[in-house]
Amino acid sequence: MTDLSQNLTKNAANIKSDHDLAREHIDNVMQGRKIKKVLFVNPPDVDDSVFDYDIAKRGRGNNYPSYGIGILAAQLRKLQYNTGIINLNHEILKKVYNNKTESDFNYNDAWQSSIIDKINNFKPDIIGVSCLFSVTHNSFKNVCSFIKSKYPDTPLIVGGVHVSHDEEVFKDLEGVDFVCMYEADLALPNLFEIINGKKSIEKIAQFAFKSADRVVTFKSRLIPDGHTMSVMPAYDLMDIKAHSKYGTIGSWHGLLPSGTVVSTAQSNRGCRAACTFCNVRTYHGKTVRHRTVDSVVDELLYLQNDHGVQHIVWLDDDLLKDEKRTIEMFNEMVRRNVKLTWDATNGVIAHSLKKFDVVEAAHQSGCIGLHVGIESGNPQILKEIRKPGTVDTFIEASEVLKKFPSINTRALLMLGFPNETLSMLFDTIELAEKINFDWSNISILQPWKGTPIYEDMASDGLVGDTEGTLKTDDDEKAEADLVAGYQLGTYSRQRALESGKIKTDTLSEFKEGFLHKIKAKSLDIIPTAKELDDLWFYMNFRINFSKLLRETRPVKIEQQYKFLEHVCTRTAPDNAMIIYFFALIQKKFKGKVSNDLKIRIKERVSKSEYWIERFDNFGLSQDDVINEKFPAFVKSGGMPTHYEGSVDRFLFPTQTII
Ligand code: B12
Ligand code: SF4
Repeated sequence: MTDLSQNLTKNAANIKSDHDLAREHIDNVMQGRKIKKVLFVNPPDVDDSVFDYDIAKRGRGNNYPSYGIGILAAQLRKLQYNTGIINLNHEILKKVYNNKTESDFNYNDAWQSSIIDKINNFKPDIIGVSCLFSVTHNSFKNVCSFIKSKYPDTPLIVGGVHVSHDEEVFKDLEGVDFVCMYEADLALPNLFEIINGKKSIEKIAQFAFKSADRVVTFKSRLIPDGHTMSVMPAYDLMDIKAHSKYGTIGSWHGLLPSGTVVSTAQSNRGCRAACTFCNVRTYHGKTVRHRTVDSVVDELLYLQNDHGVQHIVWLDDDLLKDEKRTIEMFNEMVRRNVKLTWDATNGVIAHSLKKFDVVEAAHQSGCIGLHVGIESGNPQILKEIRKPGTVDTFIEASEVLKKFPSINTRALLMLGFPNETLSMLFDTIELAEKINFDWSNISILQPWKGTPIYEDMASDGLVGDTEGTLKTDDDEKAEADLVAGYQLGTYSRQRALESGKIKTDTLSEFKEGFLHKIKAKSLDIIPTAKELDDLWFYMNFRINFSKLLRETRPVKIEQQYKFLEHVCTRTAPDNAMIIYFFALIQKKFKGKVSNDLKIRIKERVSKSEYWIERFDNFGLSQDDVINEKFPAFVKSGGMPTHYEGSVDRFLFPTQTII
């Protein structure tokens, strides 16, 4: 050996390996204690600045059972660990439900007292906090630092989608001792066995911690296969029956009879596709891993028979992957007497819907609602975002779905892709009109860290300061304090705009049509982030609402009645457009508009500049509701200011839907 190589070997021996650092860190945190009791915590969806008491009181806060930590508890029980779960989102909604007046309610006290009670009673050796969503970051951070401030000696570990993609998230958390990244079915028990001295530190995987000068990460993964995933969450720890009593699960609650007990289930993980705006591939890897059909059906029967569940929302990202297995699973549900109805709120891939047999088996096994991921009607955008489907695929799928009118179909559409022109956006509108799904959920692109589109947009300077938003000149920060960083749903920007929480520019272009808000000489312009809010409204009005004027099919009128009744009472009672169109559908379904709606439309439209302008721009009037006389169709929502091209693409469809 030369002198130089001898010196190098000596130095290397002095530098601690990451494994040594991990062992030291673990020993430091654990102080010789072993793990026997594990408490899992799900934080509230949002923090107190975004939480809305009225929404929660109306039962419209999302309240999904904590499926992921339920699975982890079940996996750990196999190794004789004692496990507990507390879902703080559920605890808050329960407290609001039982609370008399808003002034008696203190949000932070509500979750803090729940967690203190639970920890004091359960006395865990380690606490694991979950976080799936970046929009939950502030709430998650508050929960972690609160627990650590009260129980400084109890080790704290975090996991879930939000903490797995981005080191910055972990750096921003206080009091967190360990991170276990990605799917943790195998990695978390593995880590606990290492901590307890039953396995060597060399086996560590999916693990991170803060050393003195950096975040040390172990990236190798222990990916659970279908067999490992074939376990039932620890439902006995989860108060399953009460979740849909205090809040909402899935997108089809409106179509279910009041009081229906809803829960969730997952039959596979991963997705065959790799859409550039989606986290699923980076998180779950390239393949789809299936649970055994028997274990899924066992779980459904257990939920039905032991917890009184009546409706299931699938958590799968690609429920219909492997069509043969899917049909087998749906048939097995029928054969073994599963009486549940179900919906695919997370969306299914259109390609599988081209097959009549798949949709028929879904229908027979209780399917009442399907979201279908479409996103765009423009072939170039579809290619760029790597959507698994072409315009033809979506049209073919819609032809099959039309044969099953009892299934309520909804398209998932997006706008605001990088370099998406107005013309491309009109391709999406026109495709939606052609396939004529029952509703379209339209959202503005949200670039999340860990997705390919985020990386590209960040390097092109196209992302906003707040994660999930687009670059804009607006003062996003002020808005971010008012709402969670996403476009649709309970605490969304759109709800905040409607209710006046976020102020909009006021009236100027009366009688000129809504699209006058957009300035464009031609359809080749790329709308600004600010214009996307108005284009969202235009699309939503044109694709969803204006269609209701032309609807005549009884089965669809009944579905829309139930859906809009729910939205009008629970989700957005202050949305005048929804009051108007619920009144229209009520007239079609019941032959009469209720006095309550006549009073509400008057109150809402007369008092809000926002709604006065919008009604005027689309040629609607509150008198239509009051006099129970609605137009047969809306012809147009105007044209962009300075527009020089032909009028054709701005004309709404006018034919009756039969
Ligand atoms: C069901 C679902 C929902 C449900 C709610 C789910 C819930 N509260 O439980 C609904 C429909 C309401 C929803 C809403 C939203 N969702 Co969502 N949702 C999902 C979905 C499809 C499945 C989640 C799930 O239950 N998986 C099944 C279980 C088994 O997995 P898991 O929970 O991840 O748990 C495993 C690991 O994460 C880990 N783990 C979890 N917790 C912990 C804790 C510890 C201590 C450890 C060690 C490990 C660990 O181990 C578990 C077992 O392996 C995921 C996609 C996905 N496949 O993950 C998106 C996903 C989580 N949602 C996403 C988004 C963006 C949203 C919305 C913002 C969408 C919107 N625009 O409105 C909202 C935000 C909701 C809110 N907080 O207000 C993104 C999150 C990306 C991000 N960085 O934020 C995902 C990843 C999908 C995507 N498009 O990329 N969602
Ligand atoms: S099809 Fe859905 S789940 Fe699959 S990659 Fe695309 S957006 Fe994600």
